[in-house]
Amino acid sequence: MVYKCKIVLLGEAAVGKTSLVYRFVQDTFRESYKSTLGVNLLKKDLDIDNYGDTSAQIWDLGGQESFKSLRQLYLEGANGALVIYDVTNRKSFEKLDEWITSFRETRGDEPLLLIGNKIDLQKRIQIAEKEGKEYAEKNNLSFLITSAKTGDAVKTAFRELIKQILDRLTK
Ligand code: G3D
Ligand code: MG
Repeated sequence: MVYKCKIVLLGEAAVGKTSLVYRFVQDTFRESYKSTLGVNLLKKDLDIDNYGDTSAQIWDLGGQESFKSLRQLYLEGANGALVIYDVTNRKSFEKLDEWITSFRETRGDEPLLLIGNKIDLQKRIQIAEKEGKEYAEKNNLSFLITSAKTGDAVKTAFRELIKQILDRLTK
């Protein structure tokens, strides 16, 4: 028996969605991922505590974050999402409400995990961890700060989301 789930990454352009996916799937980081059109699809097989073999299908919006019409398609059938902001970019933090609303409207109460990415850029931080944490609590989300560059907490974030998804699917 293999558990399957679909995960989507949400958030403004350049917050690090593609970098997080590659860090998780291949454990690599490149300075630049060519902005592709449409959607990048990746698969990761992993072993999750209490559940065993699990296959995660990961959908990464490629450079079309601003096209709202595409979002619906992208969200279809998603079992959960990582919603990401860049800790050095306040605009990306202010847009979180929109992303969360799109997701909730389509997917209801499926699990969402909030990520503040690029924590390696300590000197440029605009959103302190405390502010991210408060936002997460207010919106009933789990919260982690990550760096796709160093790999900090990236595995934990994906695994935590997948675990929440499986808890819900098997409830
Ligand atoms: P997106 O898929 O959300 O659009 P990308 O974002 O993964 O393409 O990343 C956008 C830019 O941020 C890239 O730099 C990438 O290298 C950088 N980046 C992503 N995650 C991190 C991180 O954790 N730390 C740091 N320091 N940079 C990160 P470029 O230069 O290509 O724009
Ligand atoms: Mg991308």
